[in-house]
Amino acid sequence: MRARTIAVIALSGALALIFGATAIAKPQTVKSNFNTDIDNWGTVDNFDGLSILEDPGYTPTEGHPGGAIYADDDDSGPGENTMAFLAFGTRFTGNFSAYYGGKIKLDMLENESTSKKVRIEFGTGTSQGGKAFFAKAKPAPGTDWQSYSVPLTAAHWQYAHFGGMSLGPLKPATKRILKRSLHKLKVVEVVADYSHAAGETVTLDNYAWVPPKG
Ligand SMILES: [Ca+2]
Ligand SMILES: [Ca+2]
Repeated sequence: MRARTIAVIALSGALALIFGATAIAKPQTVKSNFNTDIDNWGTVDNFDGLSILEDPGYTPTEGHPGGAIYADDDDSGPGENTMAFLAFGTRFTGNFSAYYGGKIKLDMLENESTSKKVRIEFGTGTSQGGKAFFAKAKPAPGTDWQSYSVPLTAAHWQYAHFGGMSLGPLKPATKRILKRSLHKLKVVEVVADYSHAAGETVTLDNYAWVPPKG
C-alpha cells in the first residue's frame, strides 16, 4: 500500500510538471512571410461595405525578401472603394490574449507615393457580438519598402461594436477591453488603398503578431 501511495504521489508530481510547463510556455511570434504562397490571406475590393473575398496577387520574388502578396486596385478617384487584405480562420485566429503588450508588425510597398497613414485592424467575437479594433501607423506607404510596428496596448487602438451590418461609434480602447477581446481573435486586416490615382498596387510582406518581451 505504501509503494502504491508513493507511485500516486510521483504521478501527481509529473502532472504538476506538465501543467507547469504548459502554463509558462512562452507565446511565439506568428508570422506570414509569404515565401511559399498567399498563406490563406484574401483581399476585398470594398472593405467599408459588402465585398467578395478573393485571393490576393502573389509574387514569389518581389517581397521583402522572397514572396509577398499584393492587391491591384481597379477603381480610382475620390469616391473609390477601399481595398484591403484580410486573413480569416488562419493562424491569426483564436486566443491571442498573451500578445497584449506585444506588437503587430508588417512591411508594405506602394507603386506610387502617398500621404495617408497605414490602417491596421482586427476583429473579435461574432458578427453579432464582435468588436473591430483600429490603429494607424506612420509613415505613409511609398515606393520603398517600409516597416511598421503597432504596439498591442490600449493607447494605440480605437474600437467599435458591430451592430447588424454597420459599426457603432469609435471609442478609445481600454486595457481591459483589448485584453479580453484578444481571447477570441477572428480576423486580421490591413488596408491596401492609399491613393486615388488609377493603377494603384499595394504589396504586403512579413505580417506578424509578436508577443511581449520577457
Ligand atoms: Ca516574404
Ligand atoms: Ca486607390
